[in-house]
Amino acid sequence: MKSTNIYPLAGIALFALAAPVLAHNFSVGKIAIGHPWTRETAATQTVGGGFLTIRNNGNVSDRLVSATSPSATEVQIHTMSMDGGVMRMRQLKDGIAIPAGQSVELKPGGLHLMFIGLKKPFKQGAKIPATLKFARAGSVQVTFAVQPVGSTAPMEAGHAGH
Ligand SMILES: [Cu+2]
Repeated sequence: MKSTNIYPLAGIALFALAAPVLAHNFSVGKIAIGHPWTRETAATQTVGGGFLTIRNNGNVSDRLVSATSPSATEVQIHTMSMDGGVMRMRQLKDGIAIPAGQSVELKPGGLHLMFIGLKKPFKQGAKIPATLKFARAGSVQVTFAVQPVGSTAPMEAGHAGH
């Protein structure tokens, strides 16, 4: 009977130890942000993509309206799509709608943030600070984990499926 008391406690202790490494989520109001990441950049590279998932846990639609970062001159919101066999990037001046109760994924080949005018190259393992502004939920500070050049998905210890 004692074991039923011990195991839950052991689980909590393990989680507490692991949390600083695993936790790479942010939230503001009803908006939850998961695993912001970017890629290492070459010395000559002046732009970098930013990827993350945004979930709206509220029952009213919200919108990512802008982003800024001290590590770049400007951060734009972009979409990418095939246009006659050519991949094109386009700035979304109105931002990205985050419908109530839904998640929107910013990922390579689709919606993404674009860090423009990098102050210095993104180095693998670094965290790039940024502020995301939502029309309803307000602003939230996040960090983008810098992953290896060839990354196509978030690499997060303990994040199943990646
Ligand atoms: Cu872009």
